Amino acid sequence: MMKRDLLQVYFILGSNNTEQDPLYVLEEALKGGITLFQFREKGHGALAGEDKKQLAIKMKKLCHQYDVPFLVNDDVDLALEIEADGVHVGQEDMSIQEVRKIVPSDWLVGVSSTNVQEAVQAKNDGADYIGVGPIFSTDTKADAKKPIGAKGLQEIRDRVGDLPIVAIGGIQLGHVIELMRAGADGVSIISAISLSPNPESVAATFYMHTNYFSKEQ
Ligand code: TZP
Ligand code: MG
Repeated sequence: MMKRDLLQVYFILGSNNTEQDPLYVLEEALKGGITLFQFREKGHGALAGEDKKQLAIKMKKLCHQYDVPFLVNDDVDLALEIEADGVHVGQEDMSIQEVRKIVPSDWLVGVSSTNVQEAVQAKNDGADYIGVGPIFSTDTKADAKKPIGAKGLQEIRDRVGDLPIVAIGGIQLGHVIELMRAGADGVSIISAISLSPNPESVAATFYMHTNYFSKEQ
C-alpha cells in the first residue's frame, strides 16, 4: 500500500489555475511543503500538444528537486512519455485495470470517486488512493458534481476500510480539521494555493494543520 502521508497536502495545478507563472506557483508550493503534485492541464485556456508537454517536463523536474512525486491527470500517454510517477483518472477516463496494464508497476494510480459505489469499485479495481469529492462547491471545475460534504466523505471512509483517501473540492484551511476527522488522509487543493498571493505560506499552513491531525490518532 502507498504511504498515506503522501496525500497530506496534495497540490493540483494547470497553467489556467493562476494569473502568475505556474512554475513560480509550483515552486512556492513545493517550498511550503506540499507532499504530492498533480499536473492537471484542462478546461478553458489549457495548453495542448507540445506546449503542454514542455510545461509538464519542467514541472516534473521541479517536483523531483523537492522529492515530491509528480502525477499527471487523465493523460496516460503523456505520463508515460515524460516518465511521471503516476496518474490520476476520473470516472470518464481510462479504467484502473487498463491503466495498470500499461504503466510501470511502481506507479501511483489514483481515481476520483463521488459516492460509495464508485469508491468501493475503485478499491476493488486496485486504486492506490481515491480522490473523494467535491466536498464543497468549487469554481475551479466547471462540470463538478454536487458537493457531498464531510458527511459524504465519512460514509465513503466507513465503506473502504483503510484505502488511502484524499478530500477534494472547495477546500480552504479552515476545513482541514473536519475533513481529517471524517477520515481523510489529506487534502487536495487547487485554488486555495494557486490563487493565493503567497502560495508558499498557504501550503505550509495546510501542511502544519494536516500534520497535526494525521498524528492525532
Ligand atoms: N475535482 C473535484 S473538485 C475539483 C476537482 C479537480 C476542483 C478542486 O479545485 P479547488 O480550487 O481546490 O476547489
Ligand atoms: Mg479526468
